[in-house]
Amino acid sequence: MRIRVVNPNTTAAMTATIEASARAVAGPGVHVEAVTSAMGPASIESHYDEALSVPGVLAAVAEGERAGVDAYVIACFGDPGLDAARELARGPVVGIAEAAMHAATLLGRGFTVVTTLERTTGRAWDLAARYAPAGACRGVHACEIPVLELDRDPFLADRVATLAGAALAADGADVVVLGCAGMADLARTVSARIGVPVVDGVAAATALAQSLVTLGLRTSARGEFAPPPPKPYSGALSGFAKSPVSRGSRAM
Ligand code: 2AL
Repeated sequence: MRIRVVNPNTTAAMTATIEASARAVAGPGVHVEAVTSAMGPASIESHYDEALSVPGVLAAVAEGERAGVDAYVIACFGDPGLDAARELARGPVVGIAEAAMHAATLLGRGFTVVTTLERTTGRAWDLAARYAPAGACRGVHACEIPVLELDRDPFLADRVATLAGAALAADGADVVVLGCAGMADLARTVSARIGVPVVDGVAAATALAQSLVTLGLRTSARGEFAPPPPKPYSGALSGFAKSPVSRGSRAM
């Protein structure tokens, strides 16, 4: 089984963190390939960044389809391009916010999200409304460290653990969700420090994608996630006009 984990930003060092987290949960016979987006922003921490990261995500999925990839993980906490990727891929596509929030609802009554910048918290709340039952997301808290500074901060684990511990108490939550793919390597350390489950979406999404393939389940091609209708695309996006594959064989 081949799982492609797409880092929607263009920073290769962050892809290495993502890859290590995904590989740590890959079972025997599962090949994890982490890819860095070939176009777009160096980090994603605004709606503008997020919108302009989507073509790179879709190009990575289209290329994966040509190469025979079985499933995809979108490894940015805004889940950029998730629904569009589902229209392109034969196999399942899982977003890290989606996987982390669903996992958190299996582990406790309420979760709190610890993320990067305050300006990204609105997106996290929007995704919680989509993925979690009402009331399950108890809070979204920013450590105010920009994405590209996460791996430069020698006290990052301390800062995230302190914030997460305070957030749990303030929100009445019992699970923590890490709100950035660049925090993927912190889950165990932070969990040991604060004594509750801490969910890294990269690991959760990789494990979930792997499970869906093992179960023989894929995105339904009936209705909304059917391949996009062909049409001309213009200008810088003209290369996106053609669907990468015909998914005529996708039945489930
Ligand atoms: C992210 C993430 O996961 N990757 C990125 O570039 N930005 N999320 C975030 N909340 O800042």
